[in-house]
Amino acid sequence: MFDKVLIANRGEIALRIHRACQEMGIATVAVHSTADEHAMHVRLANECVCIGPPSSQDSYLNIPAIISAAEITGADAIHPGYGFLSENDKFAEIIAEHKIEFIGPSAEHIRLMGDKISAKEVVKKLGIPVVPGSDGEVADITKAKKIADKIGYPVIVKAAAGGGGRGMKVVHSANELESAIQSCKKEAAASFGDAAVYLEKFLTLPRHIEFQVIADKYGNVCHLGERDCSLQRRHQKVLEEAPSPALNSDEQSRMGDIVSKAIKGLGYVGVGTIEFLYENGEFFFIEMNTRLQVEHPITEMITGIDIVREQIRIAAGLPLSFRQEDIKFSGHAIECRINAEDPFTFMPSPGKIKDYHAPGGLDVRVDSAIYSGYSIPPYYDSMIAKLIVHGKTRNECLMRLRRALAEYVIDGIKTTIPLHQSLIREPDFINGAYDIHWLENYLKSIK
Ligand code: MV4
Repeated sequence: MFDKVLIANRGEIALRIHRACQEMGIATVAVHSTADEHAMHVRLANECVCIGPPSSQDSYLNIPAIISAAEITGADAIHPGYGFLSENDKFAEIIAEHKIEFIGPSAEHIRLMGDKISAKEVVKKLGIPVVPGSDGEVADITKAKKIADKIGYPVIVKAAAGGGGRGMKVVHSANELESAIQSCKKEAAASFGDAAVYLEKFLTLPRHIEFQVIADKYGNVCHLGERDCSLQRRHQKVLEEAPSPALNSDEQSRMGDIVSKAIKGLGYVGVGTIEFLYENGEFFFIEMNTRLQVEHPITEMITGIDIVREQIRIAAGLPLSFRQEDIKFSGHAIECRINAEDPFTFMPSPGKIKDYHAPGGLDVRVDSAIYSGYSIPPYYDSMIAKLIVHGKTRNECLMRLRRALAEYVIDGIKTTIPLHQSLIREPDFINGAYDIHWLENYLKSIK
């Protein structure tokens, strides 16, 4: 096992990783920008290294500075968390060249899944259902028109190097197709340095359902069930739940098995998430994420598995500590992402937290690195806490979530707590009757 892990991240996820390390007897190194001197992950880590000025580009994305910090402190491994360098194949490669372990999949697998065209192609071959569309890149407009006619409008043009909602255009009729492809290519070339685009049938009212997988270096693969992440605003998830209120346990285990087989066929090692659109009882693969995700705690709550601990064990060459048969899905979990923002305009609201009281009690978990007196810097993502609640049933989970949200005090700044309080009282939410567009429509309706 590693003696020392460098955490190449900040905020709640840096703290989450620190906690897993401490429980495994592993020392931690925090790296931080000058804006994060007083951050909780820096205060709790066994060692810390300042790696640059506030701008992420010069600190949390500064590969030479992070590698130097690992060399100076003698860290055996680097955990990238999510965001920042977590899906940067070059970073994974450079770490390996320095004989340091990257706590994540191989650089090759990161690269493969980073290109949405190659990702789709490879998972399709491995038996995962994909959205009907072009087989690979569309370059020729005549061919593109033929494909679109065949699958039927509306279609969506997506950048191969996009993902997470970046570089996409919906096309409603043949006469818009050429200009959509052209503008999508131009944007993709400018934003990602790769102009390749592909076509898909546009699904109008799907849910976003993703499967968590985990694989060790010995070919053992398990799925940890699914999460429903349909409640999003501008491609930012707001609230996630596990299991999905739309699936029955047969659909869950059938899709879980398909996903596990594919991941084994890929030779993938580490944790990963396979994203699907789910419409009319059918799954369609869209993307695979090769990182630990923000919403991993809801999966931990229904499986009892410490995903970060497993991730570290896998990187250290240990086998998974369970088999698929050992995993029992138990109850229901919901995560509310709490952002330092106005709850209804979403204007960022950084500043000093004057008073802080986190909820607690049975089956209530708060993942956050904030504290009373802490000043939220304006330079980074506005998510400051995750409230995660578990219950034996979805209804019990909802009642507990209401109670926990009512207890939560974060004074001095605006937060999205009031949004969650109203959201979870909406009949459609209570009934689990929502799709990927529901939240934006709801926000419009209350304006
Ligand atoms: C789609 C789609 C409909 N049809 N693909 C948005 C983010 C990226 N991961 C994929 N996205 C979508 N791809 C087809 N063929 C609709 C979306 C989409 C979406 C997906 C998941 C969650 C929220 C979303 C909001 C708008 C659009």
